[in-house]
Parts: sequence; C-alpha cells; structure tokens
Amino acid sequence: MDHEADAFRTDLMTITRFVLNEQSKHPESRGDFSILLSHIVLGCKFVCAAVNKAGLAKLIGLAGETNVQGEEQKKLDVLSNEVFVKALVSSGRTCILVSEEDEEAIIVEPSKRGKYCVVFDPLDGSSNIDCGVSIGTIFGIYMIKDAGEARLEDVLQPGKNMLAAGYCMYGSSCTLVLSTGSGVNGFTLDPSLGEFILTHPDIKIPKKGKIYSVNEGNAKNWDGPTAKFVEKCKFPTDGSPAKSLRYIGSMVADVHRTLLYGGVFLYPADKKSPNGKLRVLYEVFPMSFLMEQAGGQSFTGKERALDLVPKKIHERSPIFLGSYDDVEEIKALYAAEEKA
Ligand code: FDP
Repeated sequence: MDHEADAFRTDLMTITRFVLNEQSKHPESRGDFSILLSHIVLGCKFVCAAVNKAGLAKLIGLAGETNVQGEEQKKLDVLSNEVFVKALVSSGRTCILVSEEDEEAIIVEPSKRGKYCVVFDPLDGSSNIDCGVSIGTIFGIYMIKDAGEARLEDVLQPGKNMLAAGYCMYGSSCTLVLSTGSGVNGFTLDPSLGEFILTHPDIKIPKKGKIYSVNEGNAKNWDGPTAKFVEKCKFPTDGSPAKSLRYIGSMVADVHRTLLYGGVFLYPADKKSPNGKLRVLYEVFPMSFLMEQAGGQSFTGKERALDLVPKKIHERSPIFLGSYDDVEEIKALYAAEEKA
C-alpha cells in the first residue's frame, strides 16, 4: 500500500456511497434496502460511542445503578437493544425483528411496516464488556414472503435465504463487515468524519489457516470428531506445522480474525450442551453467510450451516466455520464417524 498517497486520500468510499453504487446496479431498486442499512449503520455508530464511554461511565455511576444526576443508567446490552429496535422500526422498512435480548419476536405495527425482517444480536460477547475486550453487533436480513402479512415463519427460514448479513466490531477501531450476497467488504469508522470508510474491499479468507479457535475448557465433554480435529491441530501427522490457538471468547472478534487471517472457529456440541451455545438466527447464520461469501465454509457437524431450518427463534446449533480446507477436514472426520 502507498502510505503517503493514502495519507492524502481525498476520494473516500463511504459505506453510503458503496451501498448506493450497489443499488444502482439494480435499476428496479427503490432504495428501501439502502435506507434500512443506513439505519443499521446509525445504530452501530451509537453503540460504538456508548461502548467507548463504558469505562468512563464508571466514574459517574455503575450500570444498573443511579448516577450522580439521579438518572437510572442502562446496561450496555439493554441500551444497545433499544437503540437498534428504535433505529430499525423508524426506518419504516422492517416488519419483523428478532433480537437476542427479546424473548418474543417484535412484529412492527402496520403503519411503520416495510418488507424486511432483521435478526440481530445488539451486543454479542457481553461478558467481555467490563474488561474492555472487543465486542460487536451481528445482523442478518431476510425479505418477507407476503408483503401483506408478517408471520413468524418469515424469520424461520434457512440462512441461505438471507439477503444480507454483517457485523460491527467495537474494538481498537470500529469495523463494519458486510455482505449483500456478492462478496464481503469491511469498513472502518473514521471518528473525525463519523463515517464508515471502505478499508477492506472484497475480503477473501485464506484457503487454509494456521489458527484454531475454541473454548478448550469444554474438551472433556466433546464428541469424537471435535476431539480428533483439535488433536490434529496440535499434533499434525502429515508433516504440517501445528496450528496456533487463539480464543477471545467474543464471537465477533474471533470470527473477524478468522476471516482476515484464516483458520477455523468452532463452538461444537458437547455432552452438557448437545446443541452447542451459539444461536442460529443471529450468530450462526450471519457469520456463516459472511464466511461462504468470503470463500470459506460453515458446517454444523451434520450439514451446511446455511441449510439448517430453524424451528424456534432462539434455537442453538454447533458451528465450525472458517477456511475452506480446514472445514473440509472437520467434515471428513464427521463423515468417518457416521460410517463407523
Ligand atoms: P457471551 O457469552 O460473552 O455473550 O454467544 C455469546 C458468546 O459470548 C459469544 O460471543 C462467544 O463466542 C461465546 O459466547 C463464548 O462462550 P464461552 O464463554 O462458553 O467460550
């Protein structure tokens, strides 16, 4: 990269410009999707600002307690949920919302309805908030089947039917990664401009990686193929070097690293949690969509993750996602077990 030229770059590809460019490739488009996305971007900027202030908030009162002004302080995950629900409803382009924070799906009132369903985790990795580790928002977008009526079935669709998916990571910088079904692009928030700028165009995950990422504390409860795969990562028998272990414990950050550096992220089933931990609609599907769009794969231990048909909005599934060749190895181990 020519850093000198970069320092003086004046022709910035903002996320708005990028989305409008994409929109112009579809002359029939009325701009509804671009409007929806601009509301999601606004939600991400708001949450980013709140996360950045989280440490400072301790000076004036702890979350859930009353601050010096006597105002009730909201917990960051509750606040983030409110921000996204309001941003999405006010876009006038949504009809059903499923949030990790809300037990029931939100059916948008008819006067504010549009044709999109949004599934999201407003603040994923929230156990990391208090120690300043990267956390994020994850989202996926479906289109409603019958514009006249919004039904729960509209969000109980396989992930392959998603129109778009993405995440925003609140870390050392604020990065929004998005796919609208033709590749994956990453945008970084320039705080001086308040704009997301295209910094990672057309992200492709390396075909094979040098990193595996899993909570090894659960190892005693793993099934055979997961245990065999991790053993192979540490003690390869084909002459290849051992893989490095990296586990942050915050899905957005672990998946972001996997996407950029390659390797595999797994949250498998175990004896204690036969369906794994991560939620199908707003964790497994959006991340699997991005992985496939970047040239990787995503597998549940039984099938392609995006083929799964959820029966409940908060359903969980085991997940193995990342570099194509690494996931291929995991698939082979499960196939061998099934044969045996
Ligand atoms: P968290 O519990 O902090 O909200 O699904 C939530 C999640 O984090 C993911 O972001 C993360 O990948 C995973 O759980 C971590 O789970 P373990 O602590 O069991 O490893």
